[in-house]
Amino acid sequence: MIKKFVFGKPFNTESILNDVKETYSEDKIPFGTVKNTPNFEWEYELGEQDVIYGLGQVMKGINIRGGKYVSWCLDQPNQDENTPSLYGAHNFIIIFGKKTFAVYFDYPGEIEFDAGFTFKDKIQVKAEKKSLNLYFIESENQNENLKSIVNQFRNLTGKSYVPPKWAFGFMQSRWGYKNAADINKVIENHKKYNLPLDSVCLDIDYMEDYKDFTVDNKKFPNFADYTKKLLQKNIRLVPIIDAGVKLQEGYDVYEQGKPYFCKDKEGNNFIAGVWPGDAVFPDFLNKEAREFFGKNYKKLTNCGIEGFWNDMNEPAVFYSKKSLKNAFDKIQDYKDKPLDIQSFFEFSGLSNSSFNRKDDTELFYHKVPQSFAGDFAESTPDKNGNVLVQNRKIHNLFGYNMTRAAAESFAKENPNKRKLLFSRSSFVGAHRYGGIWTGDNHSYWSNILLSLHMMANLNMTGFMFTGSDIGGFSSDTSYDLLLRWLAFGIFTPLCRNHSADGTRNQEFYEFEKTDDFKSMLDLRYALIPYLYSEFVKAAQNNKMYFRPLSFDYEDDLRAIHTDDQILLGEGLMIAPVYVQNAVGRYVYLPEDMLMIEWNNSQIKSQKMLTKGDHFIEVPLESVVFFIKKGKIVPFAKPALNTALLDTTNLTAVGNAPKGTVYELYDDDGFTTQIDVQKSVRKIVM
Ligand code: MIG
Repeated sequence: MIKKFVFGKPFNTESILNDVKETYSEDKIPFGTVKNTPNFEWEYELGEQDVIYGLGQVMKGINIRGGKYVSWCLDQPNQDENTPSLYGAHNFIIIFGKKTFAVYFDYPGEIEFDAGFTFKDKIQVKAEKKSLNLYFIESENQNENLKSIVNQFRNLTGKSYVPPKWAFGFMQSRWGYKNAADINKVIENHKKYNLPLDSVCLDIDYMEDYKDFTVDNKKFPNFADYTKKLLQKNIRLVPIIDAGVKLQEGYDVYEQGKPYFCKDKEGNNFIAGVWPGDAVFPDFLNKEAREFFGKNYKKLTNCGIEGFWNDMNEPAVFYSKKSLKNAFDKIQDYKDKPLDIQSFFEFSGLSNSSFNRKDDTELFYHKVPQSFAGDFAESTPDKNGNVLVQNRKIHNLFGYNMTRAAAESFAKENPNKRKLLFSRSSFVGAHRYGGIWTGDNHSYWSNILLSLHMMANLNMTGFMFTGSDIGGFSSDTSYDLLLRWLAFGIFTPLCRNHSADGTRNQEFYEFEKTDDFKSMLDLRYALIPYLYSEFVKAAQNNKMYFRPLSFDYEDDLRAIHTDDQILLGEGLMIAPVYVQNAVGRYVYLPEDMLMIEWNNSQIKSQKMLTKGDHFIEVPLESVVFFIKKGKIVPFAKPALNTALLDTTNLTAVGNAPKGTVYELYDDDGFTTQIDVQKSVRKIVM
């Protein structure tokens, strides 16, 4: 059951697709209280055992109780437990315990969630403006309360994006691949070492002077021919597109876009520094601006490109003119002065002080229809009925609408064929248009577990095509870290090894025992029929691909508090090793399960284990995972590419009675006409 409450005059974020008709009056709020203050403040008393889920991309446990989080889309290169804001804003929480319910705060600006941080037994949610829609959701199924709540929320916000099947193949990436020779080296080495591969990402260096939608001819002569040749080998290139457009007279995207960039208070283009130096920012909240930008993807799709990643769309701002000037002025002030402790620290922070400043978002504006703006408008309507809204107030909608610009243009260009699209920044609603990756993590052991936590909470909010940079983006990875990370990453829909320029080479073939990586990638490909089937079914039925254990075992206290294991689809549970030098780990089984050990590209052993705690040995080169009793999982013969996968010839694995059926969803991998009732094949034990 969903109840909607309207406060003030909300901004229409378009995150809700299938709205509820009835709205309730503010004094009828079923849980907690909204304070009688000019800003928005909701408060709820937590039961001692209450668990809090949600908020998608945050740096804490699956249960996020005890933390304070701020939804404010941010280019945040330091992903650790102390990070309140990341790239996305997913304002959905579930309280599970004494009373079980969810709340969605449909609000486009900064919003703070103090989830038992200041007061252990209180959750407080605060926003600057008391103009928002609140949705309270209660279970409609007493046996599956959590699943019912998520399912209803997802019915509200619309079906999740489904990428083409090749996007489930392995993707190699690195910031630093400069030209065709660098890309060829990746492909050749994958071939040489029999490492599966479906796609290679192109990071910013493929462009001409970091200009969106250009390809540097010197680095990639005859780009279209090149992509076509790669396609014959079933390898696809996935270029990056940045939100900031280079300010350069004569550059066609800049010229065409002039009417569609975000403006400052005086009505001039807002200019800020990002990759290409001075840049301007398409006003993605505006339909015409989305169309202008979206059309430009055609330049690359015309060259045979079938997938993109959208970056820097929080938007990231290295400096505004104002913040840069401030920094230089202050540095001048300090010149020739003796620096005491306080002034020294102020001084030393100055050169970095212009980076992604919140107050810079007060310098630019978006143009939206008056009917969308609620009381967020800062001007009277122009002749087209549009009003100005400040980015600061609706900041979290920017990246979402960049993704939408691309997706809407793809749909227009070819409505029948899926394209790969994933973004860094997001907001609830963007899950309909593309996936996300979890951004700039580090080659730290803790980041494996933090990424598992995000998978659980992101799935609740509809972001299912997601994954972290395997091996870690910043810092130098190590052989064992990369292997353990991959043993988890092969289960995430987006399975990409990505690293930052200047870090240790992180391609699998750069390490001594390449076969160990191959074995894990082989498992990925053997499981693709299952992973794809579970993914598409979850997307179409508004369910989850990854679930915390509590979703299937609501009455099991141990399951509820297991934070380092996760369920995948109907039949699997995974429990990655994330501790350096560990020879294995404790695993909690909420019921009897079949343990599978994968080693040397095949199933090495299968063993039934009883409900309870087990210490499981997990050699570095093995992947150990679990199949629920009575369930089966189909395995394909590993292949080097999704195009070579034989999905008609599958082996059922599981501890289930003869005749047990798995309903496999399968399709051509591209069609947008998905029918999960029709396109299933029965796999029988
Ligand atoms: O300022 O394009 O998160 O994946 O490699 C850094 C270079 C810009 C940030 C992305 C990262 C990408 C990098 N980008």
